[in-house]
Formats: sequence, structure tokens, C-alpha cells
Amino acid sequence: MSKPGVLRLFPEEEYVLPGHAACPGCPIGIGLRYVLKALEGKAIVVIPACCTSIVAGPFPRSAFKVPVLHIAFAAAAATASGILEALEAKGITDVHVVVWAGDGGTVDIGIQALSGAAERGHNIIYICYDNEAYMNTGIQRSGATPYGAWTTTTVTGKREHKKDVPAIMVAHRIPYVATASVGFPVDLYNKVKKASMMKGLKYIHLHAPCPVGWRFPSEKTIEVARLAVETGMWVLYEVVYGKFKLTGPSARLLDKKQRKPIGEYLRLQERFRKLSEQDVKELQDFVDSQWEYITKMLER
Ligand SMILES: Cc1ncc(C[n+]2csc(CCOP(=O)(O)OP(=O)(O)O)c2C)c(N)n1
Ligand code: SF4
Ligand SMILES: [Mg+2]
Repeated sequence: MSKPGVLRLFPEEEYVLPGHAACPGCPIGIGLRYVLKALEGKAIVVIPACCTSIVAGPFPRSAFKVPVLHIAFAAAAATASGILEALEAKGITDVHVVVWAGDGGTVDIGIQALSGAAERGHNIIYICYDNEAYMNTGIQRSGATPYGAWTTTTVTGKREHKKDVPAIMVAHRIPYVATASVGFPVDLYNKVKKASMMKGLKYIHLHAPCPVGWRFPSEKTIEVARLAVETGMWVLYEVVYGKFKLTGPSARLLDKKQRKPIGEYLRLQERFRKLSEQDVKELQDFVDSQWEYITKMLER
């Protein structure tokens, strides 16, 4: 029987197998599923300490149908560089070396190894799935946690804004930088496919709403992910050899009037429950300044 809608676009083969240990509604299973489909399972995946280390299941079993290397927090991109060098020395060119790391393992702890691998131009696909906190150890704030969000280390709401790591990666002048969302799998799939056809370090920052840490019902992961994009809180774009382009629904949101109010996104999540009107304005101003940056990037 043929599959409905967009599902027909994706290859049948599954690489994230039933029986994995993710929480209900977890964005990891959703995101990694499409990433591995786009790579047709031809990948060695490096995973630093994060929720995915648990989702994979206890050794020697694994819910991922690709070779996986679980590695220390700070070392993911450096490990991927080493694997790549070894593969090249052996003349093996038909497998992608992929880092799949959390936001803590990317924007805070892994950033120096990532920057080094980018500077060396290593042929790696680096994907940061961003659930905006250190979820695996009990929801501590990271540099990717947005302003105002409750975490167990920001009980009255975080006072700093989210660190813009995709922009930092653009400054490395690597061939490909993209943002993506688990709410828009076709966009994600196409970006991973495109990255897989380019040489050098490719960086994809994947927005990944976590029902446990963000405090929303587990059946609403996709709704929350889509609202992040539709309100302009999360912007879908790609930068190919320095050329910036909006993608998916973000392409029609340059005009502020087309964006939904951010309240529609915030309201669904308990982590934003205590925001004052002033906090919402602070966040809205930040979102607007992000769009001003994007407008400048499009004009370059
Ligand atoms: C050097 C080091 N410090 C701390 C830890 C504990 N630790 C394991 S997973 C994790 C959280 C990772 O957060 P993130 O990268 O955002 O991934 P997530 O758990 O959110 O999926 C922490 C702090 C560790 N394993 N190694
Ligand atoms: S805490 Fe969040 S990211 Fe971690 S496994 Fe559960 S739903 Fe997934
Ligand atoms: Mg995280």
C-alpha cells in the first residue's frame, strides 16, 4: 500500500529501530530517523554524552542500525576528525562521518573541538540537536537555553539570550551551514542530503523541542516545533558557500506581519509560565533583532 503525503518522499529503510529508550514524544528519534534516511544509513555516528547516549540503548545492544561511537563530552568533533583521517588512510570514501551532539555538547562544551575541525576543513557532517538545555542530567540551562526559560538552574527564568552558534559557524566560512527543525522533516531531509554531497565541514543546527524539559504534553512535539518557526522564534535557513537563503515556511516570514505572535509558542510550554509582560517583550525584541540580522545576511 502506498504511503500518504510526504512520507512517500523518504526511503523505506529504517535506521532508528523500535525499542529505543527515548521518552514519548522525544525529538531525537524523529530527527535522527530522517538524518539517517537521508544518508541511506551510510554513516558512522559519533555521539558525545547526551540523551541520545541513552536512547541508543545499553551496550552491546543498539537501537541504531549504523556504527556508533559514544565519546566524552568535549571530544566529538575531534573524534570524528580522527575517524575521517583513518577512513581516508584506508581509502574508504563511501561512508559519512557524522557527529550527532546535544546543545550542551555543542554550544558550550564541544565548541572548541568543533571550531578546530571546521578550521581544518574536515569532511564531517556535524548536527547539533538543540533541546535548549542539558536534559540528560536533569534540565540544566545551557548557552542555547532561551531568555526567560525555566530550568533547574534558572528557576526564576534565564536572564541571558540564546547563543547563536549557526552564525559562529558561518564565520568559519565552511561550505554549508543550515538550521532545521524536527517539525519540518522534508526541509531537514533535503538539507542533510545536500550536506552529504559537499566536501568539508557541514554544520546543521536542529531545533528539537523536548516535552520533558520544556514541560508540554508529549503529543505536542511537532506542534511546538512548527510554532517555533511560524512565530519566527526559530528561523529555517541555509548558507551555501556564504550565500544565505531562507527555507521552508521561514521564506515567507521576512515580513513581520506574516509571523504569529510569539505568545502562541510560549503558551504551550510550562517552562515559560512565569514570564512577565516585560519578559515577553524582551524575547520579542530579541526575535525581531534576529530577523534584522537575517535581512542583512540576505542582502550580502
Ligand atoms: C565532562 C562531563 N561533564 C558532565 C557530564 C554529565 N553529562 C552527561 S550528558 C549531560 C547533558 C548533555 O546535554 P546536551 O548536550 O544538551 O544533550 P541532552 O542531554 O540535552 O540531549 C551531562 C552534563 C559528562 N558526561 N561529562
Ligand atoms: S529528556 Fe527530552 S530529549 Fe531527552 S530523551 Fe526525554 S524527550 Fe528526549
Ligand atoms: Mg540539550
